[in-house]
Amino acid sequence: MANKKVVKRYLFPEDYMADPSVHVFNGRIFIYPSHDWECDNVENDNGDQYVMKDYHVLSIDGNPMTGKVTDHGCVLRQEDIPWHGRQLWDCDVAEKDGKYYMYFPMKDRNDVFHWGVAVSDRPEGPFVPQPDPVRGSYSIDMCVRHDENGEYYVYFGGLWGGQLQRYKDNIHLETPYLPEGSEPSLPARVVRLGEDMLQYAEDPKPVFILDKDGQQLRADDPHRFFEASWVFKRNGVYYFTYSTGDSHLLCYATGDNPLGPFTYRGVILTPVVGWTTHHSIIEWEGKWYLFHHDSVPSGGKSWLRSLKVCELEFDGNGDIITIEGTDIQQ
Ligand code: FUB
Repeated sequence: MANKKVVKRYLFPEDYMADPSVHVFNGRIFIYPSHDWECDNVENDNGDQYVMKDYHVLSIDGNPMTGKVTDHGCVLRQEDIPWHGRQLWDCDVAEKDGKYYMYFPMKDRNDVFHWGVAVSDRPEGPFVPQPDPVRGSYSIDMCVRHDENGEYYVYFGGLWGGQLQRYKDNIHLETPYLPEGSEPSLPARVVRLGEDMLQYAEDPKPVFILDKDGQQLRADDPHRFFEASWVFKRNGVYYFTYSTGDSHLLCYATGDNPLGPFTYRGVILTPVVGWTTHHSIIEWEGKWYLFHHDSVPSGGKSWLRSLKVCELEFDGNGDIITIEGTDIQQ
């Protein structure tokens, strides 16, 4: 089937933002993006060009394709986080008992990524950071899911600049190891949060993506996991969605358990303009929406990205209809 060409809306032309994590809180859509900054750093595989220094929160009045977008301003700054080094990358937010918990990755002063948690009484912030990083935390790109079973799970991990190859069984390796060729690809990780939402309840576990024969996707498979986990549930099925990084796709795999394993199912979005592709998916008034970014407005600068949204459709089997990454803008 040909990829679907759909109308896409640039959500916030006023500024460069990326990596949208989107949730409906109190009946309103809130967007938690990364805030891209111009930089002089050389573009490299370590991601040194992504020099974000703060977070803003956006929200939408009603329909994602037409509603007015409000910028709630700067809600957390790097210099207010006691352990800060650099690079505030993709964050996510969860609500529990009327408090909002923002999980964000940042490098410490030794250039090692950990996660911080910042807390607010309101979904639009501002968020107050905890003094220390989450104990044992590593890598990037957190997605928090409040499951029907009452638990909160954080999916995370990213290769290359995201440092996932520096860890095995949650232990920091002396020598990073990135599988190649027919070796099993590196899995994302998932961890259950403790009651206080500020620490792990147990050790993180791998999120396995299997092919139709039940084998882990290979390291040389262009559909293997790279970064940008996002999980949602539809008609009783868990969809684990993610970016493939250097093959520039958004893909998905499905399963019947929030911890996986998941079976590879297909491509959500073909490559956009810009190196990274990163997203979230929500249901709003009976329709599904894909929030993502591209680098068209910055003329292709991969570190200056712009937020977009479009409708996402499923066929009768629950397969996602693949969307063309570059086409009509609204
Ligand atoms: O925005 C910085 C990094 O680029 C994110 O953490 C990755 O997912 C990629 O979008």
